[in-house]
Amino acid sequence: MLSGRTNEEVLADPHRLWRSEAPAAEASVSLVPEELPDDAVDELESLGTGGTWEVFGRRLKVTNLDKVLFPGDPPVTKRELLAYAARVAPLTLPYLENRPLNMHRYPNGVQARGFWHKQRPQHAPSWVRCWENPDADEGETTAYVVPDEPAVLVWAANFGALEWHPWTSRAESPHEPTYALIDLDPGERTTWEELLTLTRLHRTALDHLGVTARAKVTGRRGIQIWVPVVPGYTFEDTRAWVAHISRTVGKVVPDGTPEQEWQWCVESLTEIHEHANAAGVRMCIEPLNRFETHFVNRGEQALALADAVAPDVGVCLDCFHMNIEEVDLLETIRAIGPRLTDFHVADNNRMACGMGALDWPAIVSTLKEVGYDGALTVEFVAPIDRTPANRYPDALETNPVDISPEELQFIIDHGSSLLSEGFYSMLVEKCATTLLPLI
Ligand SMILES: [Mn+2]
Repeated sequence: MLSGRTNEEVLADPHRLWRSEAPAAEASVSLVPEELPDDAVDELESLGTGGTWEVFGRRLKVTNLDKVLFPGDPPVTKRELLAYAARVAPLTLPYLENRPLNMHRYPNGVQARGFWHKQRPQHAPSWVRCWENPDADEGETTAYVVPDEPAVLVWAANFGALEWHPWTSRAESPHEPTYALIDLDPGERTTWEELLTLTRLHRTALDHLGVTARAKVTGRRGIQIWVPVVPGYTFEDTRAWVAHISRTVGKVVPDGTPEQEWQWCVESLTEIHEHANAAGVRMCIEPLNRFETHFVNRGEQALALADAVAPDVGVCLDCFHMNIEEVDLLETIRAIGPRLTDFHVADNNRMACGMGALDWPAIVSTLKEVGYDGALTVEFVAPIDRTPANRYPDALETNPVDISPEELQFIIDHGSSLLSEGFYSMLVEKCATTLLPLI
């Protein structure tokens, strides 16, 4: 027992690995990071306010060693920071190795404002590895520091980089993150307990998916969840995946109590109202059906919210949503009365007006009765039939369409898809022939 440990202990946490494919002299590989020898710290102690420090086999020019970087009792000097950086560098390196490094510098200590520094400085020693970003646009960082030995981190500390932020991708494949990051960044009103609830829900979701994930606290009050990613995914892929997970989790738990939600909404809308008024734009609130929001589903709720913001805020009604949520669509129009600012039309099945069960003559005459003379905004969202019972076999567009992925997702999320020109024109015409004679 050379190490003083039992065979079981060694097996559970080996310090060396035997590589049988390597020649005998090189077969034994250390798995324990190279530690900083104590005499290196003694040497740093013996330097004056600056000098050359030999650390991890490199000769490093160190400066302003007595400068206080962290005020307090006792204060922490740059000399102590460098000793600390050298102690943690071997342990930290595996997480930073081969990754371009964004440095957050505080050369005058943490009491002054820090700033980002990404460009590898010209004066860096030649052994501080440089990676040139082939995709850098004009004005962007062209060359990054890549830490691939412990001395580089000590150099960074001497450069005032108190925070080391490695990229989540490696220099050899900068477009492929090796981690996806779920950033739970609480607003000012979110309590720590609420943030923990949200974090635990993410844990449940990630467990459910069989995905390895680890949480860490961020600098102030946030939590990040890191998920290792196999090669082959882009940042766009991981961002979309993270957004999907977080949206799903967010649906499980309301963001606040009903009273908080109402207060947040009134405050935000009051701010929007000020901007809208300044720009000469009339603001109105549209209730949506329960499958799209849990918050404002009916006309009287929208009116109460509008009243809480300002008397000149209007209400927008939508026949499709009203058909799902209201007791009586015509009574709702009357209840909103002069506050009605916009009116969205589609039939009860969200097809064109006249292709469902709504009573359009009654709707239009009630609008006249309350003195509404604004627009009838056509907002049909044709459902897509994928069964043999499909009545509109030519409904879908088969040619390529110039549309952003976000717009397409919006349409799909609303139960529709890209419609053919012929089908769409038919729907518009149907709305016109149903409504125009009534107006
Ligand atoms: Mn609408």
